Amino acid sequence: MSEEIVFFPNPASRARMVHWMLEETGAPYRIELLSFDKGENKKPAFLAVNPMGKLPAIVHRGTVITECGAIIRATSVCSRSVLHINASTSRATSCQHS
Ligand SMILES: N[C@@H](CCC(=O)N[C@@H](CS)C(=O)NCC(=O)O)C(=O)O
Repeated sequence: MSEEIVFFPNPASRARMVHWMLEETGAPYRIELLSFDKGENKKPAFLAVNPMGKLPAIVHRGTVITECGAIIRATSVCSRSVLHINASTSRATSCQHS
């Protein structure tokens, strides 16, 4: 399964926090930009990712994560760069081996 994170943002949203975090961590990711003007967050393709139709969302290894706080926490715990910094913590270690 791909290690790449699929990131669903809109630039005029709180998704910017997640975008910043992804850049900081160096995790591989691909952007699937959604337009609020075109209602793309309420179309079936995105509702299959997040039935609430809310951004941001990420998909990693087939798992969907929504909510800024949850996404930022997940990416910070599991990213390689943060693992490098926090390699002595058990949480980081368990993430490293999963
Ligand atoms: N509690 C969620 C809120 C998500 C949210 O409300 N996102 C807004 C953009 S900042 C959204 O998707 N709005 C579009 C809509 O509700 O149709 C989080 O922190 O991620």
